[in-house]
Amino acid sequence: MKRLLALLSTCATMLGLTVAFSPHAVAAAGCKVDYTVTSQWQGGFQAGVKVTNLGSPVDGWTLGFTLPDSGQKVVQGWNATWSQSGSAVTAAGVDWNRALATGASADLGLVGSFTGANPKPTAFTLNGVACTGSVGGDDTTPPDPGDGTSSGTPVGINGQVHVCGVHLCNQYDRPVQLRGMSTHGIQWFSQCYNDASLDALANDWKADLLRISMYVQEDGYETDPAGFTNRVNGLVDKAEARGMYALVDFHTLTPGDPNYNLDRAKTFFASVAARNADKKNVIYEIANEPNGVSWAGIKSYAEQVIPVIRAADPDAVVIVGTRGWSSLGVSDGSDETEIVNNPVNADNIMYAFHFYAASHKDAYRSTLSRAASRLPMFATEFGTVSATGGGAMDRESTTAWLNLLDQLKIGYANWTYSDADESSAAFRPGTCDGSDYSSSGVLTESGALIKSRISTADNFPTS
Ligand code: IDC
Repeated sequence: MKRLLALLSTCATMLGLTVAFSPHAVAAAGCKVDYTVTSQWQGGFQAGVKVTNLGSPVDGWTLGFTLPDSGQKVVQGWNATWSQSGSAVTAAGVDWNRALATGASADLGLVGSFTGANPKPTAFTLNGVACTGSVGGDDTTPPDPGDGTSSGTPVGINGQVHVCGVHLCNQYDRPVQLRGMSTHGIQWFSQCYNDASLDALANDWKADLLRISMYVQEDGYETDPAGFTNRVNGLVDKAEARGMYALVDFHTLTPGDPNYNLDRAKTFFASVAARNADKKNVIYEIANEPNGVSWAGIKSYAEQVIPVIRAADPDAVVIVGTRGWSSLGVSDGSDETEIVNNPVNADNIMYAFHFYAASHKDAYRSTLSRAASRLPMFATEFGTVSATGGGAMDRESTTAWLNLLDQLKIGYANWTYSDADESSAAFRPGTCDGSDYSSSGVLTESGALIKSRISTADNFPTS
C-alpha cells in the first residue's frame, strides 16, 4: 500500500507530459503488441509492453491503447514518454528507441493503479494503425550455424578486431562500438546460457558480444580448471555460431591482487588462446577488477600474461583491468594518469573501465572522458544499479553513461544476462527455468532499459 501511495503521488507530474509526434513519423503498415502483467498487488500492477513494428521502418512512433473501464490509471511509465487522457493512453518513443526498423521491437513498461478487476487494455495502435499482426517465423529463425562469418552478424561484418589509436577497429580499420551483455558467474548461472537464451541475445537483443564471466575463486576456476576451461570454450563456440564476439573474462575479484592468480591465469590463457587462435570473435579480459593493489602490480601481471596469449594467438585484443575495481584508479583516489604515464608494454591492448550507475557518477564520467582521448577503453562491465549489484535502478545516471559511451564509441557489457534475484539482472527470477527469453514479461526494469539500448542499429562501417 505504501508503494502504491508513493507511486500515485507521481501521477500528477506524469500526466502533465504531452506527446510530441515526430515530423518524420509515418504510419506503420502493421504492428504487434505483447502486453504482460508482470506483477500485481492490491490496487496496483506492473506491466511490460513489447511493441514490434511489422511495417516500414519508422523514425518516431507513438503507441496508443485504451484502458478498460475499471478505474485503471498509468502511474508511471518508462522507455517512452507516457500520457493519459481519460481511458486513452499514448507512449511516444524517446530519442534512443524512436527508430524502429521493420521487425524491430521496443520494450516499454508501466506501473498502473486499478479498482475492481484488472483486465488488459485493448485497441493498440502504432502511429495510428491498429496492431493486429503476429510476428510469424522471424523471431524463431535459428541463427546461422557455422563460423560466425555469415554476413550481417557483428562478427561477419567486422571480422577480426584490433586496436587503432584509442579505438577498437574492425577489418576496414574503422572504429566500432561493441554492445552486449555479461553473464553472471558461470559457476552459478550456467542454466541461463543455452541455445534459446543466446538466440534471444543475438536475434532479439541484437547484441554484439557476450562476456563470459569465469570467476576464479568463489567455487569457480580454481575448483576445476579443466571443467571451467571447457565451459568457457563451449560458450565461445555458441557466441561464434551466432556471429557475436566472446569476451573471455578471467573474473578475479577477491583477492583483488591478480598476481595471486598469476599461475592459474597463465595456464588458463595458454589453453584457451591456443584452442581459439583461429577464431575471429575472441577478446581476452585478463583480470576483472584488481583492488587493493597498485598499478605497478597490475602492470607486472599484465606483462606476464599477455605474452602467454600472444604466443598462442598473436592477433587477439587483450583488455587489462585497472586499479580500484577497474575504475581507472578513481575508487582508490587516483586517476588515469598513472596509466598514461606508465602504460602496459604491449600492443593491441585496451584498458577496462567498470561503473555502477547508481554509485558512480560525474567524477567517474569525467575521468573516463579524459582517459578516452589517451587510452583505448572498454567498459567490460557496468550495472544500472548500485555497486552491490542491487538497489534501485538509476535510469538518469545509466542514460547519461550510455550516451557518453555511445559518443566516445566505447564498447560495453552489462552485468548481468541472468535471472539472479538482484536488480542488476536482466531477467526476472525463474526465467532460466523456462524457455522464454524474448517476451517483455521476462525482463526486469534494468533488462528492458538495456535491451532497448543494445538492440538499436549498429551501423558498422563496411568499407
Ligand atoms: C556480484 C554478484 C553477486 C555476487 C557477488 C560476489 O552480482 O551475486 O554475490 O558479485 O561474487 C562487480 C563484480 C561482480 C559483482 C558486481 C555486483 O565484478 O562480480 O557481482 N560488481 O556487485 N564489480 C562491481 C560490482
